[in-house]
This record gives sequence, C-alpha cells and structure tokens, in this order.
Amino acid sequence: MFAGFLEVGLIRRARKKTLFEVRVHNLRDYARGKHRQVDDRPFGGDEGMVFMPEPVFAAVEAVRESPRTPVYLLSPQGRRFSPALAAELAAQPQVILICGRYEGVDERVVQHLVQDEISIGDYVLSGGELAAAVVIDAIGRLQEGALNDSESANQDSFEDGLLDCPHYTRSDSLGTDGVPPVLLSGDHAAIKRWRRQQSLGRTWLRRPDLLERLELSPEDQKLLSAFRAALPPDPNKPEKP
Ligand code: 9D3
Repeated sequence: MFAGFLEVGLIRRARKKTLFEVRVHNLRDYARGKHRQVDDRPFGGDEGMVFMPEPVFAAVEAVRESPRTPVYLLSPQGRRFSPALAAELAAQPQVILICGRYEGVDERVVQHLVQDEISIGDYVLSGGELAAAVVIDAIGRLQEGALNDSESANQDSFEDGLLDCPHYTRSDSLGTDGVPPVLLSGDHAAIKRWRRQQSLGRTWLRRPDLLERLELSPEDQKLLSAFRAALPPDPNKPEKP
C-alpha cells in the first residue's frame, strides 16, 4: 500500500536525497508462536478482531531509535491532522506511525505507547495505511530542501493560507477561449494582482473559515471587495424595500 506514492515525484526525490527515510514494517514479523498471531477476539465479545499488544510493543521497540521518538496511532478517534500537526511531526528526527486494521488496537497500546492518535478526517477508511500515507506525504514535503525552485515559488502563494488561483495553458482545441484576457496581456503587475484577487475571492467563496484566520492588508481588502462587486447578484438576497 505504500509503494506507489513513495516512488514518484517530490517524495521519491526527497528519499533519493535522503532528506527523509520511510520504513514500512509488517506487524506479523514481530509476532511470536507457530501462527505469528497478531490479532485476537475482543474481551467482552463482539464482532471482529483486535490487534494484540505484544506484537505492537515488540515492533515499536525494534524500530525506535530513541526513547524520545514519538509514536502515533492512526485512528478514527484521533486528533484531526492539520498543517500544524504536519509541521510538528516533520520537525522530529523520527516518528513511528502505527496503522490499525479490523476493529482497532488493544487500548493498552494507546495508554502505554502512543503519544497521540491521528485522524485525517470524518470518513471511514478500511485501515490506517492510507491515512499514514497522507501523513508521510505531508511530512516529506516539509523536509528542508524537498521542494525544487518552482515548487517553492508556488508554495509562497499557497502556504499563505489562501486557496490557489485558477490556471490556464495552451489548448489546441480551445485556443484562448475562456481565458481571462489579463493573462494574455503581458502586464505582469496586473497578472499578479488578478491572481491574488482570484485567490482571495475563491477563498472567500469556498473556505470562509480560512479567511477568518487572516488579517488582510488594505490592498487585499480592496481586491476582495472588487471581486465581490463583480459577482453575479445573489438570488437569495432579499431586495431592499
Ligand atoms: C468497522 C469498525 N468501525 C466500527 C464503527 C470502526 C472503524 C475502525 C477502524 C472504522 C474505521 C477503521 C479504519 N480506519 C482507520 O484506521 C483510520 C482512519 C479513518 O477511517 N478515517 C480517517 N482517518 C483515519 S486514521 C485511521
């Protein structure tokens, strides 16, 4: 499940440059006994299976490079993954991510081993692996030197808490139909203003929660006012008496 995204693009490059390292471990390799059993039926009786504590303890002990290495459990009950949490994890020399399956992991693993539980959002996945992949991808991008020049330049307009502006490029079938004329004008200052305005406007329309956290400059406020003034009238807005 981890092979794909680790082998393309930015993440592949960052790994090649050893900016960060990803090791995937199979819990079964840390299980004992003839059957290498990692799961068992829950106390109290219920559907499904639960990961036993011992293989998880053994695996963490084997891969942990320092007693300070934080251990996280990917879990629907977790703290929501966020840019702040991504930065927190990216700053650690090592993190251990435990992926659950079935009904979950024995709660004593959480009590004794886990610093925090992490969820990537309120939809049900089949296991923690894809959530861990999301976390790993986000951590990888934040490693010093991971972004190339054009990626860093793009990051400027993205990491400022706004949504991206629309993009257009050459099209044999569509020509320049539907392309905002300013982008074809060659006026770089006007293009820069338009892009900023589109970022502000789309964020206002689609993610007002993001905009609330920002203190807009007077120039940004003007750009946003002009964006709003140019929108088609809202049919739900009552007429002034
Ligand atoms: C069938 C079990 N479900 C009973 C209501 C609970 C359940 C357990 C385990 C639901 C999903 C999972 C597997 N999901 C994860 O391990 C997981 C997850 C997710 O499902 N959504 C968002 N973030 C995450 S992080 C780990």
